[in-house]
Amino acid sequence: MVQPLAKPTTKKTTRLKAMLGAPSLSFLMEAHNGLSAKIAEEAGFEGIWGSGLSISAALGVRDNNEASWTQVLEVVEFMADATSVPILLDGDTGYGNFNSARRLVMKLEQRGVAGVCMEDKIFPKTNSFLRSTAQPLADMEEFAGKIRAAKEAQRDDAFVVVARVEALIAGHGMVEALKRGEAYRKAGADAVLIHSRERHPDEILQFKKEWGDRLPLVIVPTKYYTTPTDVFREAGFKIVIWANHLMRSALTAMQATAKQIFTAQTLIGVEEKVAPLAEVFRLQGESELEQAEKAYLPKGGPVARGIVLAAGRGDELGELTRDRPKAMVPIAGKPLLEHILDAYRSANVRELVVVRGFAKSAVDVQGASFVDNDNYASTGELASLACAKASLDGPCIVSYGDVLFKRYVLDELLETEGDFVVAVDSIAAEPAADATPAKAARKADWAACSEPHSRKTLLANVLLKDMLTDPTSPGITGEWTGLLKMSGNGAKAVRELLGTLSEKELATASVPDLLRRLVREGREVKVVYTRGGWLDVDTLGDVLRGSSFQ
Ligand code: SPV
Ligand code: MG
Repeated sequence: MVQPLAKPTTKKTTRLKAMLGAPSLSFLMEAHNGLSAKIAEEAGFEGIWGSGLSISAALGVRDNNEASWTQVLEVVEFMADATSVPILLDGDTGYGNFNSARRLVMKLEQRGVAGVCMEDKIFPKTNSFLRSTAQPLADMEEFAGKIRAAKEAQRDDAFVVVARVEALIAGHGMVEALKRGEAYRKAGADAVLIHSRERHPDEILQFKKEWGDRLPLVIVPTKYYTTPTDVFREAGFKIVIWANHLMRSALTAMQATAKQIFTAQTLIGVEEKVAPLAEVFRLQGESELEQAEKAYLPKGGPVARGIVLAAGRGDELGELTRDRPKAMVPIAGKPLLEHILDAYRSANVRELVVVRGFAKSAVDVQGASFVDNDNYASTGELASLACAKASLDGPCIVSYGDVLFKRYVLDELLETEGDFVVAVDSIAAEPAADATPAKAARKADWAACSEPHSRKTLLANVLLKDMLTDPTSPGITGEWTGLLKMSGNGAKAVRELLGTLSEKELATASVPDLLRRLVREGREVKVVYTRGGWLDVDTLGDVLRGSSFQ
């Protein structure tokens, strides 16, 4: 009974077997790794030939069993994982005797390979198109035993074993080829691959004529490639294998590209000719991983984004900020902003967004993306944050371009759960610090929290109650460091809130104003207490202090 071609939902083995039973001619395309296998499937091929020649060539070795069978197995496993169409592996001679062959079948079944083709030569074999004197044939009975062992080893009834007759390749003639084909049929082979090195299809057509329909026949027209495919179709062959053409086309392209880049010493002229990186990522299934991350990572996910508000000039630094913003003032040999970005990276916060404003072209740090607040001169911090609104999508940390911090402060912030978490320094609120005249004079963001810093607060849930500007206000328990962490939900709430602010509010509002508003709206703003570990660079003295801070 003729089987209809199986649907893609059926097993790979069943689909390969169905190709052998189908009335029409099917095609297998060569592949030699996961990528080429994917390319073959995308081109429309319903099955893949795991070519021994191509896999060896891609590994940089000869087609003489120089790659061990387990190395081939590794490659074909990647190919099977990368595709949904069946793979027929070129299993050479079965890599040994009957025992090696049946173990091979077991491992191929385990790794999702649909079938194996074994040729009646001696291990280690030589490619069929090389010296015919180097093509000794296996003893027919011994090879028939190997085919029987392979068939009896399979657990999946549909697993395909193809017996490849090399009698014509080795110059033993048609009679020997037919005799061998018959012996392998009797041993249980699902199909016979009759191989030829002739430029014309005469000998395979003659074989088919004499063979009739005893078993499906498979051919490899590498040498008789000028024969119209309809000739094979009309003769009644079941499968044509295009045996090495992806490997050979890759080779030609790689040689040309390597030569051109070597000669020109530039990528210009090559970039347009090679696959764009986006195509590489598409073939790798990058978008699936992006979706999966959304589905499987914990809500909100780890904080991977830092937003640095660095639009301000920092007039108080005079000449130092004549034509660069405060964030670009050098501290210990590199701009303040670089120190900040390094601190983020060291805590694995790698998606960094910098809001520029004054002298934006001077902000030439690497490894960050930029958004611009071109109205920096007439607007405030929240206007800058609003410029980075697109980045308020998922968990993030917001900080200032003039505040240095140590990694441990960031780590504490990252480890604390909550929609909003702020780092507050308690040293500044201690009586000794209170007594220093500097405190009163200094412009700072004072935080009133639900409890003052003590050993107890290490475990307690301390919440922000208010943000104050007058250092003499009662209830101050510390100074806000400028660091605010938000969860995905927190960032979303802030993004929405920014959308409701009037132009007038955006012109003046600061991040402390935002914190105050969140608290008044009844949102929990958690506090992580720190003792030092940060430096707000406001004065020339701070710039000097910055050098020893590092
Ligand atoms: C292969 O592709 O490795 C084959 C086919 O065995 S051939 O190279 O034609 O022998
Ligand atoms: Mg081969």
